[in-house]
Order: sequence, then C-alpha cells, then structure tokens
Amino acid sequence: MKAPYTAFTAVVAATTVALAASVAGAETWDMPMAYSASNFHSDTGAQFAKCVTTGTGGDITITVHPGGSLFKGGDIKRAIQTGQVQIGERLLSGHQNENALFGVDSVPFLATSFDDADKLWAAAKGPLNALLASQNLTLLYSVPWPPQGLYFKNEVTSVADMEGTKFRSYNAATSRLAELTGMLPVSIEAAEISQAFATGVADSMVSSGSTGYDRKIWESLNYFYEVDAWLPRNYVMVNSDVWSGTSEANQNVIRGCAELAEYTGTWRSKEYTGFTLQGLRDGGMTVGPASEQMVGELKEIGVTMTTEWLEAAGAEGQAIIDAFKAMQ
Ligand code: PCA
Repeated sequence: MKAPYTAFTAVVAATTVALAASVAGAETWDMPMAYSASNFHSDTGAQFAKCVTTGTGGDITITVHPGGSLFKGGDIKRAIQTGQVQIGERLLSGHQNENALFGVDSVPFLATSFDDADKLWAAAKGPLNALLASQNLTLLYSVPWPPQGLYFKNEVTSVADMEGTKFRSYNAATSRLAELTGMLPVSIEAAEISQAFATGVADSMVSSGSTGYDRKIWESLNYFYEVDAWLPRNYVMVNSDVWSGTSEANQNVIRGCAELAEYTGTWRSKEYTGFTLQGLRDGGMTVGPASEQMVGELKEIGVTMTTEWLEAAGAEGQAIIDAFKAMQ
C-alpha cells in the first residue's frame, strides 16, 4: 500500500490555496452512509468529511448521515446518481444484479486476506471506475470490511447442519450462498440486524466480526466461524456533475483526503478484525475456525459461485481475475 505522504502533501498544498480563496461560494454536501456511527467505516467517513471541510477552507462542508438515517443502504447509490445528495458511501456488491462487476469483491474464496483484497482492488479499480463513470458517479475511495465468517445460533460442522436455517443476506452473492447451502435467505440491512435477530426473522448470517460486534450479535447468536470467505468493500462516490463543478484546487484537496481515508480505513479494518473477534468472545460467543469438512464443502460452493460470476461478468470479469492472478 502506498504511504499517505503524497496525499498529505497535496492536502497541505491545496489547503494553502483554498484558505486564500473566498468562502462566498461555500456549499454543503450531504453524505449518507448505511452503517452505524460507531463503525470504523462511518468514522473514517467522518474524518474524511472533516479533512475536506478544513482542506477547502470551508468552501465545501460535508455532513455525514450514518446508520441509514438519510437514505437506507439500498437507496444510497441512486440518491447520488440522481443528485438527491452530492456524495455517499455504499457496499457496491449490493448492486451485483445491476452489473456483475459490482460483485467482484464478493466472490467466495477468490481473495481471502487483506493483501489479496488489495490486489483484487488494484485489478478491478480501472473497470469499476469506468462503469461508475458511465452512471454519473466518480469514485473517491474504497475500504474493505474484515474477512467474512459465518454466524449461527447452534454449533455447525457441515453444510448439512445449515439446512433450513433462516439466513440474513446483504447482497446477491450472500443470497446465492444461502440457496446453495440449503438455507433460506432473507435480505436485511446491517442497521436492522439486531431487531431481525431478536425477533427471529433470521438466525444466521455471513458477515465480518465487526458487524456482529457493532450489532451486539451475542444477544441472539452463539457461534462465529472464521471462514475468511471474502472481504467486501464500501465505496465512497460523488455525483459526477457535482464533481465537475468543483474547482481543481478543491478536487485536489478531496482526492488527497480520499487517499488518506483509504489508507487509514484499511489500516483500521485490519486492527478491528482481532479486536472485534475478541469482543464477540467477551460477549459469550464461541469464535474459531470452521471444521475441515465445512471448509471443504464451502470451497466447492465457492467454485460454483466463481463460475457463475465469470459467466455473468464476461470478458471484463475474466480480465480482472487474470490481472489479479498475475499479481500472486
Ligand atoms: N458487514 C456488512 C457488509 C459486510 C460486513 O462485514 C453487513 O453485514 O451488512
């Protein structure tokens, strides 16, 4: 990963310019975010917003709205595209049905570590930027969630044990995983998890330790299996009309703040992995690796899902995977 010095230098240089500029054209950008204010993604977004406000000398104030309070996760991308808000954060794999490329970070067992997630991101960045640009969106930064594992109420040692369980999904890939393991998918936003589990709408899910910790999942579930299936990413995007109407000096500040946010957010995601798994243990959960049998069966399902993703993503998807494999 690149050290943040270049970004920092850019911010300092552009700040000097911005401070000299008048604040007559000062504007406010609303930034909806889907996850709780306490989550590291939301905090990284809040720091990014501060950096922009300070860096642009008050020309642009970004107001963050965490926890799905302004727009729910599923509505954030459209809200930015259509200019209802200027900027926002979204888990792009939530839009895999719209274009398979959005699901590149959620292909099971393709990239299972932070290092591999970085490489996959490097391989996918160009095509994703182009796709987003065609939708009036300019990508600013992206931060991975910690590795995804499986949560259950009871002990599970094989895929057969999962059958019939109500499974909370957050994108098309997680719904498909439920189907292939004989579970019953029900789509629920992270912000609604605590309630859904408390009322028995779902009793299992795939997610990071971080989301289970944020939602105090130990109040409803007892087991977390560290499967490390993939590391999905959140993406911060700005409406392209808003972006092209922003001065070059302020664009430079924002790019610098974005680079810092990607760096610190990724670092915090890594730190948060161990911290939150310990938090689940402290809450009373059993946390550990899945059985060999379960891992083997899940990997077979991963092969099926990789094939399906490649069929949907076509030559462009294949090119990303090839570029990623070439970095190994
Ligand atoms: N938390 C989010 C997405 C991935 C993750 O770790 C969620 O469960 O909705």
